[in-house]
Amino acid sequence: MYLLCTISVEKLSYCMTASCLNNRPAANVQDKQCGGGNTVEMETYITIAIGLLTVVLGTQCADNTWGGLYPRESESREVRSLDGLWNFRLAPLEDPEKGFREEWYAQPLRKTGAVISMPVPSSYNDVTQDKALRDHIGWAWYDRTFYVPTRWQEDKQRVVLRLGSAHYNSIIYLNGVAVTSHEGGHLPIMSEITSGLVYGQENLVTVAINNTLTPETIPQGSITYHDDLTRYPPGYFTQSYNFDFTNYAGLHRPVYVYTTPRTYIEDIFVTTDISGTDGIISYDIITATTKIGPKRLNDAPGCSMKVLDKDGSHVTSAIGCQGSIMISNASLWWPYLMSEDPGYLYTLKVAVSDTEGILDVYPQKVGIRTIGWNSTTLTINNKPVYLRGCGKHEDADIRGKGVDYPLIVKDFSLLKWLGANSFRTSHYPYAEEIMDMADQEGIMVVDECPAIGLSGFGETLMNKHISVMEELVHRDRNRPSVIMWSVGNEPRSDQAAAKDYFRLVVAATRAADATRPVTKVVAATKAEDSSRPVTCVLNRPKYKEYAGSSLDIILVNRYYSWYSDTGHLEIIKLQTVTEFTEWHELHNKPVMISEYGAGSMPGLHTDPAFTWSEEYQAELMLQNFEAFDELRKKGYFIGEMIWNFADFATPQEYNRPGACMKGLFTRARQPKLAGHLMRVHYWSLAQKIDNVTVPEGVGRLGSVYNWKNL
Ligand code: GCB
Repeated sequence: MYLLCTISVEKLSYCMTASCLNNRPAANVQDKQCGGGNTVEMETYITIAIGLLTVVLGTQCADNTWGGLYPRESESREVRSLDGLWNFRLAPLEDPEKGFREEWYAQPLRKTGAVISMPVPSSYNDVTQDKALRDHIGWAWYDRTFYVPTRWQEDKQRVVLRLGSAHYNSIIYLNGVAVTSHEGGHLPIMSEITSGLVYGQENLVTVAINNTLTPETIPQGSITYHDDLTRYPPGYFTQSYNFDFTNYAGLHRPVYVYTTPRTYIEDIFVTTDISGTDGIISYDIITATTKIGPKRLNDAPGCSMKVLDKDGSHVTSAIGCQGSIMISNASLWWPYLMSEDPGYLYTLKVAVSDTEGILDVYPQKVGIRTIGWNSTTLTINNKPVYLRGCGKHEDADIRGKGVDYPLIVKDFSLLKWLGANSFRTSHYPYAEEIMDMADQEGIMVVDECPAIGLSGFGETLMNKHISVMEELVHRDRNRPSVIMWSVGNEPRSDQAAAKDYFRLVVAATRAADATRPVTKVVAATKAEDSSRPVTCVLNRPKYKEYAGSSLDIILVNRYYSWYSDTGHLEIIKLQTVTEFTEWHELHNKPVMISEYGAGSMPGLHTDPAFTWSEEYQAELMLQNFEAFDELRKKGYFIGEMIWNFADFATPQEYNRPGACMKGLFTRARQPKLAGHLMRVHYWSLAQKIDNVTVPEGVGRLGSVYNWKNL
């Protein structure tokens, strides 16, 4: 756990981009931590931060690996959105540390130079016509002003600033003072700002954000300095990374200021179990009192809670900060199409009180369900599940990876239209607003961290990887939709160092998902006490692969007849059946295909099917479906996820037209032939496996599939 310490003025020396470009010394990145600093020798090609910067931190020690409970209004809490148009400026490529040297955070950005308006949440890359903004590498600066009422001060409220994410490294300032910093682009950042605010007057929040990826960031990337002055201008550098999606940057998720009382509910951890028709909710509530200002507490706080059903009616109550509640005849959380009422959520209205009465209240959603697994099967509520899903991306035009409510609703609507019951958060944790929808709609999620295409497997990387998994588990552990953790996608796990590396990362993930003092009711017999299976999406040859032995469930990506034997659709069935049979035999664990597919240009038609046509994509799917049907009969093949839900943006390259075209839907979310085909396939599976009635209209658009299945 990294803690930002009580220091008045701390110099963090970061070397990055252009200043390192020109003289390129081996530079140090110093991470000031509570309990000792950590110095990383940087290779010349590495770039992390930029320039020499002075960070003035506040007076408290902030845990910057825990983004706090999602800001929700309650009887005791107020939430204010800081979304909207912020002021924005890029640091110059050739002088990346300029903003720190000139202290752009000390006054409104518009006073230190030109600014443009930048929407939050959104990626900054695609919102203008400016190529420099689209392709920027290094620091970018955001700021805006806001007011908080004097009432908050009079009422002795604790005030918190929370950013859903900031990609990738960020430093956050309030009224010119750095209040926290965060590494990692996909998880929340929070800072208590009670004492740094001016009440009833204008406050300034500034965020410096850096999208540079290095061999020791997660995900990894590298900067290449092009030295040949006959071919490149002086100081020329480019960034590359081991993944195909655009490394969008910016404030991608909502920014909030919210209040809690000075004694407040800091954290809630729930697990659930079922016993006959009863549901059991085990809970652990952590209370805290801010160190700032007078304490109101007379005694140690006590906890109590009410359980409300989906309609808000009172079901039962309980007292105590730890314990279990039994709900007779509970409505269970079921995945979509496995129940008439999928995604059933209770609300736990948690309260913390002292002798004078209730201090703080937080509404925590809870879905009652169990997850089980053995060597062949994954179960929800003791019923085997077959995952019918998609790999996805947070991606859309203009906004890039910015949270967009219409897009969220559209995507869930399309998943349900397909008859899908699951997706993977490929290849990073998705916004909490998306995860809320998954909980509520009953869509199962394989929750993945940003470790894509990892190689190297050194200790520094591993510690960071573990820290990201802990952050992710901490954020999402109460979510019923999360049925599996994925510690990464396609690591270079044929490197021998991967063995210990993944053993330790997986063990840390299991431990993070199990830290609870209450009587364990869930998965008490599972190794290392995890309540969910842990996986990693593999793609190396199975007999020379070192991560699989540490996993609970084997997920494998295979692109037969696309990246191998291109054009030879007829080999898919044989190769796929052989491949997954062998993975199961090797590890004696459930297996599933987590990616397969082909690119198609919408509107390109060929008969017979030819690569890049819509027909080729559809024919490739049909061949895969036949293989999956055969594998399913073997009893250990637990799911299929196509790559990808929708076309998504990629960097400029010669083998892709600006996007990965493997979507069932276009980037604008219109179905390709593949989308219509998948709809028939998934509904047909839902009918066979979950006994659902196929809705009117499925397959209406022609005999793209084997109708006798319906
Ligand atoms: C993969 C990756 C995914 C890519 C996909 C492709 O194996 O996991 O991120 O987009 O291949 O289309 O190449």
